Amino acid sequence: MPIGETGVRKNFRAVIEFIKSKPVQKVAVACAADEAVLKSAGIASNEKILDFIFFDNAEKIKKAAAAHKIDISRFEIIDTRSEQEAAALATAAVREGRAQILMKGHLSTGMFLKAVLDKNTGLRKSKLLSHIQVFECPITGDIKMISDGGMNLYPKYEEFCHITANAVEAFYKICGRAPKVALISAYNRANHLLRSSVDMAAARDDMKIFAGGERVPIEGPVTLDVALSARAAEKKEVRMSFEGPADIFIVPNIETGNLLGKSLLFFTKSQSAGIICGTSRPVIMLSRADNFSTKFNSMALGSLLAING
Ligand code: COD
Repeated sequence: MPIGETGVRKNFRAVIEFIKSKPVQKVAVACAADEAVLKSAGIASNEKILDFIFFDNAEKIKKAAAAHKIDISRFEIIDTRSEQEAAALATAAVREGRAQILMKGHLSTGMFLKAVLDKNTGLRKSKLLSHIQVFECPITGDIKMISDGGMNLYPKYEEFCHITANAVEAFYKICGRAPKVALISAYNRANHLLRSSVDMAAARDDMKIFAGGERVPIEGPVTLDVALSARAAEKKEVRMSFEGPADIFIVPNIETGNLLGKSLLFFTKSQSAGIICGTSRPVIMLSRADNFSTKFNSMALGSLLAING
């Protein structure tokens, strides 16, 4: 695993502090005519953390910026005629090194991912690309991850292995320490009524993942309470190789990940970010409805990953 430059980082504030002392990275935004994107770009640029190239209909971007009183005069704008063209050209800019980070703006997820996945012009590196939601735990304030609530619909054995490896690699680059991983299910052991629990049990037995020279502890299938609390594990008589809370929560399917992630955002207002892993360069992928701070945190994480890549 490439280690890059590390140092233990617990939260988004530490990530932002880290990138402030590093060279400014450039973000290529596909379909940038969106208030939250433009606002976070304006602030990141004012603070000299990031630079941007916007790909969208130029008039639309200028109108959105004017409507929300955001100064975008210092950013390069590439005028595009469709979402597809914006996604393709922004991906090409990153692939060719004119920008270091790709970001999804106001376009459909499927269209964006198709550009990233394109075998000839995309940004594939690993066998499987996967989405991680990075969030600050509402109780401890520490960085945690959920995967995959954004890209792979119904993972099976092999996909669970890749999704876990991708998340561990990202966690180590972001936090600078090895994580504890829980494969989340409705059961605490393989149950043939639930295919994902059987696949998770097999994946847990087979995976040997290292971070910073340390073997990463992986448990699963386990329920969320057991993954979070040593007391719950003890009460339910589940033997764990680590004491909760886990750092990475691998979920059985996209609905579970999406629901858990949105619950954190809306019920607890957790600080959050979203990225695609397994790519040759960092890719930020968020929901169009995500707010300013989620977009800003994601840009900061993208920058750290570009620096530590
Ligand atoms: N990693 C690597 N390669 C992949 C992946 C992946 N995760 N997914 C597909 N591929 C490859 C396939 O092997 C194939 O070579 C090519 O990409 C096309 O794959 P298809 O035909 O299976 O899939 P597509 O192109 O129709 O769709 C792939 C998507 C990732 C776009 C699709 O799975 C999708 O829409 N996922 C859900 C994303 C989403 O809507 N998220 C928001 C709601 S939470």
